[in-house]
Amino acid sequence: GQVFRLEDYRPSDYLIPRTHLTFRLDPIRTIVIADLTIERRAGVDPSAPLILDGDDLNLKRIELDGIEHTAHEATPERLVLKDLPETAQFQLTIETELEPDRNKALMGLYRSNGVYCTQCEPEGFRRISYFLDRPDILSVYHVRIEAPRAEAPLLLSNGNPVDSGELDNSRHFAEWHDPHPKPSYLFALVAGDLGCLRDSFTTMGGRKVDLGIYVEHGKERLAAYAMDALKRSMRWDEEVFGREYDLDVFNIVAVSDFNMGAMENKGLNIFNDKYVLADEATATDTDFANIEAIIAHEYFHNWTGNRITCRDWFQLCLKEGLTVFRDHEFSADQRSRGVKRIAEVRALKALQFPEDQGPLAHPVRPRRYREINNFYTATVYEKGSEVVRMLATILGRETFRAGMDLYFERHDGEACTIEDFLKVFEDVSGRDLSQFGLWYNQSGTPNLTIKPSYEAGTLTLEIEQSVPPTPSESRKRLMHIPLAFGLIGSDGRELQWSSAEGGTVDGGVIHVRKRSQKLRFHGVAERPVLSLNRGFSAPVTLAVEQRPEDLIFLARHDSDPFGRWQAFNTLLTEALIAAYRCVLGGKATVFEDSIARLAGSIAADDDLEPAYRALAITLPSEADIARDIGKDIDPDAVLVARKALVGFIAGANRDSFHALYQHLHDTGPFSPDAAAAGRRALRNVLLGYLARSNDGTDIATSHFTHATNMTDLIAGMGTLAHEHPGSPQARAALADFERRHADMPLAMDKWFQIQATVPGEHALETVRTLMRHPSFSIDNPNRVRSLMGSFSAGNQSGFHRADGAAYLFFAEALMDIDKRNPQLSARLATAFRSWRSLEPIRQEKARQALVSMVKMPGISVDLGDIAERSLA
Ligand code: HT7
Ligand code: ZN
Repeated sequence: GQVFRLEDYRPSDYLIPRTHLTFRLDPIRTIVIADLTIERRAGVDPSAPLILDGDDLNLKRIELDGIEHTAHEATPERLVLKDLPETAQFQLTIETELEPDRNKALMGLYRSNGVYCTQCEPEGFRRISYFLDRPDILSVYHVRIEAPRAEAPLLLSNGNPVDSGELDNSRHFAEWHDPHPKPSYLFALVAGDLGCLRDSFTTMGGRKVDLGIYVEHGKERLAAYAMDALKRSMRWDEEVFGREYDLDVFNIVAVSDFNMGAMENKGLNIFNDKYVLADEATATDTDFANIEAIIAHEYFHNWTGNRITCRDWFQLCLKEGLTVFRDHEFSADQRSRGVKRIAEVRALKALQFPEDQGPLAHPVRPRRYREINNFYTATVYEKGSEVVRMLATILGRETFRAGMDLYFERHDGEACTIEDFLKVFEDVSGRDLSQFGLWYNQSGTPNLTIKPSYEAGTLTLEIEQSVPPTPSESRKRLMHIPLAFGLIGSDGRELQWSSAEGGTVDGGVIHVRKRSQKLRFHGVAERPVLSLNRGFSAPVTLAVEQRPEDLIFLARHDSDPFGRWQAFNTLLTEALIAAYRCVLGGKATVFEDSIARLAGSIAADDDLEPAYRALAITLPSEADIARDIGKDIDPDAVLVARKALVGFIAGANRDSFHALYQHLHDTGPFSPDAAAAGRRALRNVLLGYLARSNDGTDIATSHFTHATNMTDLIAGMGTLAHEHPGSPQARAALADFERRHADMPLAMDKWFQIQATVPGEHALETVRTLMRHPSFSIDNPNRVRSLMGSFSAGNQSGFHRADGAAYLFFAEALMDIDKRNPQLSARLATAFRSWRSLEPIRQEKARQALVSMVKMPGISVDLGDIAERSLA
C-alpha cells in the first residue's frame, strides 16, 4: 500500500475559498451538490490538473462555470479535471449520490438510529464529495439541507442558522453559514428527530450564545450534566486562556453509533452518546468524569484545532496533544489536581508506555503512515499532552501563557506545524528549544538512571539518560528532560541547598540534557530522601537506588501527592514482581508486613482525600505488573501473585477496612462531584478487599442490593462476578442487572464488560456466548468495545490463555468486523501489540494469529497496517 511521508508535503496548486453544499437526504439515495469556488494559486501553470480526493463515490454530474464539463477522469477514489479555465477563479459543481444506510464504516455520511450524521476527520469528507480533502485547504462553508419534515424535523450544520422553510412533498430545508474558514474534516451535518436540552452562555465580550444538546426524545434530562460541563468549559477557557467563543450557537448531538468519543466539528460537536447521557442511575462516577473531560476537550478544540488547525495529518499532535493538555488542566481545576495527575499518569503508563515500548512505537509527530486513522494513538494524544506540560514546566506558567497568547495571535485562521508552535515559545522566552523539540520527533520512553550519594553536606546525583531503540530508529539523540524534584529531611520538611554545580537546576527542576552528568548540591543539612520526577514532570522511566525505608518514608511524607502515590506504587510493584517470581518457581508468596500496614494507614488517613486513598491502595493491574516485568510473561502467574497480595493486605486490615467501609456509607442525596465520587471510590476499593473474607459474598451482595447509584451497583456486581465467579450470588446479580437494564444499551455495555474481564480460561466461552446476546450488535462500536475490547485489553489471563484459543477466536472476529468497520477492527487489533513480551509458547500462538490476519483476502489497509507493523 501507499506510504505517506512528512517530507513529501507540498502546498496544493488550487485552493477552495468557498464551498456551497446542498444535501437532499434519503436513506439510500442522498444527493449532494457541491458548488466550489476554485482558485489557482499564484504562479501555478493553468495547465496544471485539479486532482480531487474521493472514497467510494458515485459521480453524477460535473459543471464548470455552469457548463457541463467532460474533460475529466473519475473513479470512486479520484477526480482529475483538465482543460480548466485560464482565469484565477472558477466555479466547479459536482453532484454525487450516497447511500447513508449502507455505510457501516461510520465515516462520511451515515445513519445512526434513524439520524443522519457525518464524521469527516480525518478523511471522511471525501466519502461525501470530491474535494481537496486535506487540512490545509480552508474554506467558508454554506450548507443547505433538504429532507422530509416528518423524518427529519431537525436539520443542523456548522456555523449559524441563516434560513429555513417549506418545500414540496412535505419536505423542508435549512441553511447554515459558517463565517470561519475551516478544513473539510470539520464539516458536519445532522438531520433527524431528536429532543433538545437548551441553555445559553454569555461570553466575556457580551455575546449571547444559544446552546443546544440534542439527544433521543425523552432523554433530554440526561444531558444536564453535559450542559453544565459545557458552560464551565466555556468560562474556564476565557479565564485561563483568554479564549472566547465565536458563533451565535453551539450545538452538541449525541449519537449511538460512533467510532470514537466525540468530534469537534465547528459549532456542531457530535458525540458518542456514552459521553453525553448521565444520571446517577445510568452512569458511574467514571462516566461523569469522562463526560466532563470530553465535553471540555471538544469545546477547547474550537481554538486549538479549529481556529488554528494542522497543516497536514503528521501534525495531528499540534491540536490533539495541546487540547488534551488543556482538558487535563481543566479537570485538575474542577476536581483535585493531585488525584487527577495520578489518574493521568496511570493512564499514560497503561496505554502509552506499551505503545512506545513495542512494535507500534512512533514519534509524537510521526514521519510516515499508511493509514492515518491508525495514528489517533496514546502517543499522539497523551504523550503529546505530556510534551506540552514539559514545555510549561520549562518555561514557567507566565511565559507559557505568553507563548500561547502569541500562538493565537500569530496563527489564527492558519494551518500550522509543530515548528510554528515551538517558535512562539522560543520568541517569548528567548530560549533555543531545538533539543526539546526532539520530544516530537523521536519515539521511545527515555530511561534515567540516578545514583545518589551523600557526604559532608554534599549530595551527589549521578544521572544517566538513554533512549532504547524503537522500530526504524536504532540510534537515538539525547533529550532535554525536565525532572522536578525535592530533597526531604528526616522531619518530613523540604531541605534547601546553598549551591548546585554540574548541571542546570532551576525552580525545583533539574534539566537533564546530557548522556551523563554528576550534579552536586552543596550545603544540604542532612542525608535527604529524594523525591524525583515530582508531578511526573517528564514521561520517563526512572531507575533510582532507593532503600525500601526511603520509599515508605516518601509514601508517608512526600508533600507532592504524585510522589507519595508513586513511592507506594513502587513498593507494591516490587512486592508483586517478587511474588510473581515465587509463583513461577513453585514457591509460596511472602510479603513484608510493612506493605499491609502502610495500606491500612493510608486508607484510614483522614488528612488525605478519599479519592487519593482509593488510588493509593488500588494495586497495579495485571497489565501494569506485566509491563514492569517486561519479558517472558506468564499472565497466569501474574494473576496468582496479584491475588496473593490482595489477600495479604485484606487479611491484615480486615477489621479496620470493614469499619471504614461502614463509615463511608453515604445516605445523603447523590452528587456527582469529585468529593462524593472520591468517597464512593474508596468504599468500593475497600469492598474489593472485603470480598476476600469469609462473609465476602454477603457484603458484596448487600452492596449490590442496597446500591442507589450506578457506581455502587457496578462495584457490587463486578466484585461478585470477579471474586466469586459462577457463585449463585454472582449469577443472581448479573441476572437482576440484565433484567433491569435490558433496554438501556449503555448500561448493558457495563454488564458485557464485567463478564468479559472475569479472569481465567472461562472468559473465552463467556465472550462467545455473549456475542449472541440480543443486546449485542457487531455493528455498534460501543457494544464491540465493551465485550471484545474489554476482553482483549482488560483480561490478561483470559485473552492470553496458553492454548492460544482466544487469539484465534479474536482474529476471526476482527476479520468479520473489518468488512464493516476497518477503523474499529484496526483499533481492536492493537491488543496484540505487546505479544513479544509474552513467554515463548504464547508468543508463537499470538504470532500465528497475526499472520492469519495478514493473509486474509481483502483485509483493510487499516487492519493490515496494524497487523504487519506488529509482526515487523
Ligand atoms: N478529533 C477527533 C478525532 C477523530 C474522530 C472522532 C470520531 C470519529 C472518528 C474520528 N477520527 C478521529 C476527536 C478528538 O480527538 O477530539
Ligand atoms: Zn481531540
